Amino acid sequence: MLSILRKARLKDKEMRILMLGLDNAGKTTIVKKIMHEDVNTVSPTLGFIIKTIDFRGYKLNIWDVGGQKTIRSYWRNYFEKTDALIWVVDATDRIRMEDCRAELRGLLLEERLSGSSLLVFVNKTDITGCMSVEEVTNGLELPQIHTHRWMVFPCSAMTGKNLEEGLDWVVQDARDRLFLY
Ligand SMILES: Nc1nc2c(ncn2[C@@H]2O[C@H](COP(=O)(O)OP(=O)(O)O)[C@@H](O)[C@H]2O)c(=O)[nH]1
Ligand SMILES: [Mg+2]
Repeated sequence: MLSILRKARLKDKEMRILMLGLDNAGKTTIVKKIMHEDVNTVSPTLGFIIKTIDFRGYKLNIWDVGGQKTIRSYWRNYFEKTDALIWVVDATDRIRMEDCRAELRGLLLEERLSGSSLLVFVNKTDITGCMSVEEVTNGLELPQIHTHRWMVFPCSAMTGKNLEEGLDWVVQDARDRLFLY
């Protein structure tokens, strides 16, 4: 049933994208940059923000949900009908890499997210000394993920690097799936 609904919406060229990750990863800043809004006025997200953008002929409804440890248990309220999960990682946050890996792994076990593709944004790569894509790929054990189609991009919410390329992959992947089922 869910997949039928999903398919119908994709035919309408509409997608629901869930943006998650630990707090301070840069989720809200990424959404602002994509929307061409000022990225210097971001404050921590307590609840959630939904932004709709027109991208390559698709209407993308992006759900930006707060990532503080105390509110992570509410993430599951947003899983329904998700086409793509964007997992944002702070490439300068080596200390919480294990926490980050465990949270992502837990999400991928959620049945309601089973049909979604996974884009990992390795954010803040404008900062020197940050982790490489390889480090994050290994840290998150991405090669061990076989339940979801995944892709990883280094990006920067400040400069805008690779943000559109990442969304391109999400849209293309959803489009491919339309013909799979
Ligand atoms: N240098 C740099 N700072 C960033 C980048 N993205 C976010 N930040 C900063 O990281 C902090 C947390 O960003 P925010 O978007 O609130 O993170 P969220 O909790 O994941 O929504 C803010 O001070 C941002 O200015 C980036 O790509 N480069
Ligand atoms: Mg936020």
